[in-house]
Amino acid sequence: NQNSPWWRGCVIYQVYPRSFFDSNGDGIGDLPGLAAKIPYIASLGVDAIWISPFFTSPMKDFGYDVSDYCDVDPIFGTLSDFDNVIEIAHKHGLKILIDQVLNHTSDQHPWFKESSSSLDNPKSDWYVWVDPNPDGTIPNNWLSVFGGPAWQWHSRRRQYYLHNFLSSQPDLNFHNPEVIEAVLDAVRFWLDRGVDGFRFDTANYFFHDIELRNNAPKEEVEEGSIGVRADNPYAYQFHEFDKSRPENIPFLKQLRALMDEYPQTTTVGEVGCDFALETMAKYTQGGDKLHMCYSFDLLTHDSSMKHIRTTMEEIEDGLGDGWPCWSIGNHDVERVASRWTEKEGLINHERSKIHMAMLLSMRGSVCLYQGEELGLPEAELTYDQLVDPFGIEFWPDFKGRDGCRTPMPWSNSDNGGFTDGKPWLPVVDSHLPYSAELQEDDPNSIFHAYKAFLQFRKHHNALVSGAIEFFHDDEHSLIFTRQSDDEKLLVALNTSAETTVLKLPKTLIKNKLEDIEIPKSINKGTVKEGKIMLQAYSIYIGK
Ligand code: TEU
Ligand code: CA
Repeated sequence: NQNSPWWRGCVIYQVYPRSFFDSNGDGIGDLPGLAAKIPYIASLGVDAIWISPFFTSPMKDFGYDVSDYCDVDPIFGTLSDFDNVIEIAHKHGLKILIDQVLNHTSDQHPWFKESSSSLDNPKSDWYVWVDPNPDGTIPNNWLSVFGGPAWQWHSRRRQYYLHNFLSSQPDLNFHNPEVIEAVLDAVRFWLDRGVDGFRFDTANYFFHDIELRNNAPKEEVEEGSIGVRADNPYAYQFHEFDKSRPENIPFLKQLRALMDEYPQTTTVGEVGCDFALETMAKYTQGGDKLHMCYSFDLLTHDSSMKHIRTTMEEIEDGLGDGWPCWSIGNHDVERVASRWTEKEGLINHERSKIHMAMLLSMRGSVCLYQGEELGLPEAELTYDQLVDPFGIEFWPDFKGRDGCRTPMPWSNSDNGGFTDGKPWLPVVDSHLPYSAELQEDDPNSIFHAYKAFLQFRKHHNALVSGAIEFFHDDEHSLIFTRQSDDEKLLVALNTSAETTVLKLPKTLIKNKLEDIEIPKSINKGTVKEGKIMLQAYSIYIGK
């Protein structure tokens, strides 16, 4: 549909700037480094770049702990380097989305320093300060995602403050209208600088229950979609009172009213909770809250096509005019090539290609995480190499997030060509054969499969924003259609090592689309006598 806004069905490339490209040899990726690689991102055929935080920060959570919302951390460059990123991206036809971490600040933020300085200062109510119980204990049973209680004692105020993440990431008090005004000012600052939108970190965490009621315990925990592992105590509560509060909705409306002053902008909210699909639908319906949301539903260990179908049907059920955004990898989870294809230490590249085709054929927008287009596996690191506090806390049950955050291998040379210095996290040897340079030269590479499929998707509205209907699923295969005003596509795919024969409803039979449109290495399906035969790791797309 010509009138559909650009973000409905867009493909967003997530850059984790510390690990993208280092321009000055200090071992840390930066904004000039990103600017230098924009042509590479553009060549993939995506629509937008989401840049993980590059704001002033003590880096306790590698930038997700902001100490100045309106400036660039010197490690990453300057505001004018950022202006340059926007300018180059726009020249290449790419939109720029930036991360906004509004739920909490760093404890080094001037707001927190002031707020924590006394019981009565102009910002005394900007964070969630609570007196201890008469016996000195913490206010309630809320837990931090990163381990331990969500309450930290502060000796100066002789009170506890709330932190859903690290104790150095105090939660702002969204019940205070001054806080709302201050965070909206930060958002406006970047809109005025020309960004095309935002990824809102922890978009369902902003408000907490003002009565501080206890969360109910949860007996059974499935390894699931909420984004925390089953061995994390955080998983053993229903998070009814510390997040996903109804009070969030009016704030999202205020945020949208601001966005609407800047036409053609968009927002993606991160939603992690037990009923994330429902929440995504709720947050994106009606055109007056967020534009898109993404959950952890495809960031789990369950790679079965059954799970994909269930997820898609469940969200479609209540979606209305809302819009989802999917990702199978980001800077918080084990890399998808390892998570979904590793067997006895081997990564299955052919299977990764089908996961890519599946992801890019679902209804919704898509976030690709840097290195996914190279099929990078999780980097194996030793405990001594870890820097992520989340990993250090839970090792070895959970190895943290460093393994998906190691630098991009650009070439098959020292440090993968990422830096002339010592990289902040190692570029592991096993990543060198995956380098962008080598894959650009190999027509059968995962990189080329991504590129070709992204091109293909761009030229088919049905894939970008058409309706979706499923006809078959099992562990390894799926049959579905995507339909827009101008066409109806049939998609069948097989993620297994075996040839699969599936019965096809007569009405669905279509003429196969050719290799010029779909990467040859995966376009290996045929239709005969009402049956579709899919070779190992292949797709069939018919029109
Ligand atoms: O992630 C939120 C987060 O930690 C979720 O993965 C969480 O597990 C889930 O919501 C629990 O239900 C974001 C960032 O992506 C991450 O890098 C930051 O560390 C975090 O927020 C804190 O800002
Ligand atoms: Ca640098």
